[in-house]
Amino acid sequence: MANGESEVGADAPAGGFVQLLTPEGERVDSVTTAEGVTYSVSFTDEEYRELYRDLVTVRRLDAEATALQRQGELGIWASLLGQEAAQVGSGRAMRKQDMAFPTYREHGVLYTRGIDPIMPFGLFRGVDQGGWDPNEYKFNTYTIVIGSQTLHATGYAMGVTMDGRTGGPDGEAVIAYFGDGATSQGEVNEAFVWAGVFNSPMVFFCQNNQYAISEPLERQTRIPLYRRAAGFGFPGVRIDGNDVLASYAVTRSALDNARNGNGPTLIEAYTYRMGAHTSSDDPTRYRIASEVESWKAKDPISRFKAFLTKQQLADDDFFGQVDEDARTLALNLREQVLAMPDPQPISIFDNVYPNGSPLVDAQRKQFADYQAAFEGSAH
Ligand SMILES: Cc1ncc(C[n+]2csc(CCOP(=O)(O)OP(=O)(O)O)c2C)c(N)n1
Ligand SMILES: [Mg+2]
Repeated sequence: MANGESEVGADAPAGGFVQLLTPEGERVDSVTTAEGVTYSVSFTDEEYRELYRDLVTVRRLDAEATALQRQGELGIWASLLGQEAAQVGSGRAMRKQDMAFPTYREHGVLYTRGIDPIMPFGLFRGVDQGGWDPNEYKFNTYTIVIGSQTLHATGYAMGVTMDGRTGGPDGEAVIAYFGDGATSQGEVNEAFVWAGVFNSPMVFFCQNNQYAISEPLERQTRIPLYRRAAGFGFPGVRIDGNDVLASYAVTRSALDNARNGNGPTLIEAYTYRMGAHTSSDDPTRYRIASEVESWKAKDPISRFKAFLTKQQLADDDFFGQVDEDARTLALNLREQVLAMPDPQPISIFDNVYPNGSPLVDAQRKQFADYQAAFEGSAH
């Protein structure tokens, strides 16, 4: 219970969630769950300000990418709008040696790993595979095949144990990101089984943004997603996914448990996808405006700004400077995107197999002939 009161915030779904910062920007000192686990955070003033900077920066990068897609410079974009706190909090909770397995939406986590934020722009333009080295940054490549990365992560985590790289503060833990919709995939349930029975150093971080494209949460599950973990024999915790402090506290605790041999945790970050599923989607066809409006009041950045202001940790000069720095970074990214080459459709046949394949080679030739005929007919 928070400060002797309920862990259930006024805006919490039935069953409650861990919240350390209310939508109004009020700090909750600590939260103790029904299982008796207490969560809290302790940051310096500077660390609080840096978290705010992260949140604003990743939202600004995302807005720039959305604009670039609309202007025909990116083929598609999967926006993180609304999910900044879930991503920045959990990303910053990782220790340097921890390994992450993302989906296609984790631009905020990517940023916290120290990867140049231009990388996903090249991927979504279609000119490369992302470009970062997963081993160097301990952040795997983006994964589009829903849920598959949870098995990759679990296999990797089993390897960490077999190699003896767990235990102590320098031990390694693994975090797999996935969405609410992914919980209906066989792979995710198989990953839960394997990670559970092998007591793997895993954190399953589910961003429940309420939709799998147009499918709402009530078509995904009859019980809250975090409660699924009980059936696999490990703890499940629901957090306010729009609260960067709760995301940090619970993820840090779960990763440390994992690295110390205490097995996996499922974290359900209860949040909302404020934008479209991707730039190819029109959410007005399946959800009503008042729902989106109600989530605006729970915005992860405005609550953090309200907190910093109330606590006199930051002033208007600081907020203005953060906005200006984010804008400069975004404009720099724009210039880099405009300087990128056009995507070459024929390149989709590259990198399918390391040593090629007769079938793919035949398909490449067929496509090249088609392109040549197409280009010929245009003249
Ligand atoms: C195996 C598989 N099936 C279907 C798709 C098509 N698809 C792309 S995103 C998506 C919905 C995913 O929803 P969720 O897991 O909630 O993640 P979100 O996009 O909301 O972050 C689907 C069905 C896919 N990429 N892979
Ligand atoms: Mg979803």
